Amino acid sequence: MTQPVRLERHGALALIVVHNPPVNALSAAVRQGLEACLHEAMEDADISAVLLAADGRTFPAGADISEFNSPPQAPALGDLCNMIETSEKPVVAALHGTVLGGGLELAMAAHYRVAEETTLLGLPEVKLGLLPGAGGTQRTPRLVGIKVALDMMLSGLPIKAVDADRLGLIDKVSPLKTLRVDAAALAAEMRDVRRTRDARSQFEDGAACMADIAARRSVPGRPLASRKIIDCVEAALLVPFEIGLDMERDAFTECLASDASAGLRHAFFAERHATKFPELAQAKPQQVDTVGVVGAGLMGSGIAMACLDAGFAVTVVEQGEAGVTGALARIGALYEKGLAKGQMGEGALTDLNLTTGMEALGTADLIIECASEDAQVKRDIFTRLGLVAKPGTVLASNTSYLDLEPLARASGRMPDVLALHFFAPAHRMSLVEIGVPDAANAQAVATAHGLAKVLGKTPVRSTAAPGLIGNQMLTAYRATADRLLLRGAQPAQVDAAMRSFGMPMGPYEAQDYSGLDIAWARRKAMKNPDPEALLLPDILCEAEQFGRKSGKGYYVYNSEGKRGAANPEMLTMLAGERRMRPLARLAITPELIQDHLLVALINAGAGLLEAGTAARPGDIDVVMVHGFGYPRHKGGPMHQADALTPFEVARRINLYAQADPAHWHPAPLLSRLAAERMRFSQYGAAGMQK
Ligand code: 3H9
Repeated sequence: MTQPVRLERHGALALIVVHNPPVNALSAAVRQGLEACLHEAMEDADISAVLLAADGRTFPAGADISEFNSPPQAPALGDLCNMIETSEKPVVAALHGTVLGGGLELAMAAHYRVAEETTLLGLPEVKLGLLPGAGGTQRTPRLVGIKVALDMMLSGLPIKAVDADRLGLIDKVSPLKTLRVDAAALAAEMRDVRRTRDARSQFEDGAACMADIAARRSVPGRPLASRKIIDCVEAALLVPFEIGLDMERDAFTECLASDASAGLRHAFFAERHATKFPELAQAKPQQVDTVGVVGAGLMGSGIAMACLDAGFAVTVVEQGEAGVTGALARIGALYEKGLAKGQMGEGALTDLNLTTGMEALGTADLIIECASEDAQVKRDIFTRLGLVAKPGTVLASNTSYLDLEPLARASGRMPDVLALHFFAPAHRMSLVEIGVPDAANAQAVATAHGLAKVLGKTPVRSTAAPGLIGNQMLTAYRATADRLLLRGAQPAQVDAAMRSFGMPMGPYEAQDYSGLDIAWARRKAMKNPDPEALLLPDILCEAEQFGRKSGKGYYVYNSEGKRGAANPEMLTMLAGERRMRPLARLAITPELIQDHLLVALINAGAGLLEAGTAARPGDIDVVMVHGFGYPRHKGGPMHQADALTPFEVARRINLYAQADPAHWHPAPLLSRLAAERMRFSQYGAAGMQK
C-alpha cells in the first residue's frame, strides 16, 4: 500500500512528499507520516534542508473535513506547523493546485514558499463555519498584514500566486513544470531559517491596524466564525504568538462544536455526494457543442444565456417573428446586465441562433424544451422534436410538474427523454434537477449531468415523479403555511418568521413575486385537487390580484413594484374563508410557524426517500439550499431532522396531527426511523432496508 507521506533523499535535501488523493487532505495518517518524515530529516546529520511537496493535483487542500465529526487524533496539525517552523534546518514549501486551509497553514509555517504560477491560495474555513485552526490567524497577518489577512479569512476566497507573491505570502512564483527544481534550488540557497512567528514588520502602523479591526468588528450580524477570526487576528497584533495560538485553538474548538459549522460541513459533503449519479459508472457523456432551447420566455432565455456564457452554440426556437423579437430582447437584456456587472464575457451572443423553424434543431446535441406548462403544447413539441432531432440527441423538458411519459412517447424516443429542471433565474441559480424516467438510458443522463457541470451548476438526480424533489418539497411547505393561515396566522407573520429562520423570502412574498397565476393555472388543470387546500390564492386570482405584477396579491405594491403593507382585500377574503372553514385556532408565534414548516419539510422529505424520488437525504438538502435559498448553515431540513432526531420530529408531527388530522399525515419512513431510534443519515445503510 502506498504510504501517504514519503521521504526522498536528494543529496543534502530531504524531499517530503504527501500522497493522499484526491486533494491530499491532511488526514491523521498524513499528519503521522509528516511527523515521522520530519523527525527523520531533522535527526539526519546528512540532511541540511527540507522540501515539502505533494503529488497529484494539489498541495494539501486543507485538513480532512471528514475527520471533524470524530475525536481528534495526534499529531495536531498546529503542532506539526510549530515543529516545521521551529526546525533549525530550512524548510521550503513547493506549492501547486489549490493550497487551502490547513495546507496553506502548513506552508506558512515553512521558512520559504515557492508556488507554481497557476496555484490558488486561500483560507476557506469560514465557509465551513470555522476559522483557520493551525496557526493561520497568527501567521497570515504577520506575512501579509491585518487587512489582507482579514480579507482572505472573512471571505474565504483564494488569491492567485502572482498576488500572493506581491503581498508577501510566498517568496517566488515558478513557471509550470519547474516547481520542484525551483524550490530545491531555493532550499539549497537558503542557509538560514526565517520564522513567520518572528515577523512584526506588518504591524508597524499599529493605529491603522487597530482601525481596520474596529471597522470589521462594527459590521452587524457576523456569524460566530467571522467574529472569532477578527478576535484572533487582533490577538496576533496585541499578544505574544503562543498566546495567540491558544486563543485560536479555543475559538476553533468552539466553532467546530457549533450547529452552523455542522450544517455547513454537511452541505459540503452533501453537494459532492449529490452529483454522483449511478449512470456515470455505466456510460460516458456525449459530446455537446450545440444546445437547442424551445421557447425563450423567462426560463428559456435564462437557460439560453447560461449555455451561451459557458461557450455552447445555442439555437433558440420561438413562435413567429414576435416571439423571436421578444426572445432577443430578453436574452439581450440578460447579456447587457451580466456584462455591466462583469459576470459575463464579451461576445457571448456570437453563437446565438434565433429562429422560428424547428428544423434548425437538427444539429443540436441536447435540446431543452421550455414552453408553457401545458401538457398538449409540450406533447406537440416533443412530437416535432422526434422528427427533427438527430439520432441520440438528448431531449429534455424543463417541466417539473408534468408527467414526462406522454412527452417521451410523443417523441418516439423514450430512452433519450428526461427532465432538466432549472430554477429561475436560470443563468444565476446553481441547482439543476435531473428527472430520470425509468426508460431513460444512462448515456442521456450522463450527458445531461455533464451539461449541468459545464454550466457550473449542481446537478441533483430525482426520479421523474411529478414535481421532482424540489416542487414536491415546496408544495408541502406551502400547504402547511396555508394551513397556518386558516388557523389564525397572517401571511405577513409567516413571511417574517421564515425570513428570521433564514429563508431569503417568506412563502407569500415569494408567491407574490413570481405571480399567483402560475400555480393557479396548474391547480385548474389538476385532476384531483386537494379538498383541504386553502382557497384564498384562487379567490385572489379570480379578482385578478396576481401579486406584484398586478399591484396586489398578499401585499400591495406601488407602481415601481415596491412592496407595501398586507393587502386589506386579501385579509377580508382570508377572514371570510376562516369563517367558512372553522379550524381550531393556534397561538401563533414565530417559533410555532418555523417549527410547523420545518417538520412539514422533513415529513415530505421522508416521503420522497421512501418513494425513491430522492436517493439520499442529503440530495433533498442540496435541492433546498440551492433551489430555494434554505439557509446553508442549517444544512437542510433532513440534516436538521437528524440533529433533532426523527423520534422528536415524529413526536411533534403526531402532536400536530391530533389537532389537525386532515392535514398532518406522518410519513411511514419517519415513523419507522423514530420507532427504531435511527437517523436519516442511516437510511439505506447497513441495518436498515430501503
Ligand atoms: C481546515 O483546513 C482547518 C484547518 O484550518 C485547521 C485544522 C486543525 N477534506 O470538491 P471536489 C474531497 S478546514 C476531505 O469534488 P474539485 C471531496 O469530498 C478545510 N475531503 O473537487 C471529494 O471527495 P469525493 C479547508 C475533501 O476539484 C474530492 O475531495 N479546506 C476535502 O471540484 C474532490 O473534491 C477546504 O475547505 C477536505 N478538505 O475541488 C477546501 N477537500 O470525490 C475544501 C475535498 O469522494 N475543498 N475533499 O466526493 C474544496 O474547496 C475543493 O474540494 C477543492 C477541489 C477546491 C480542493
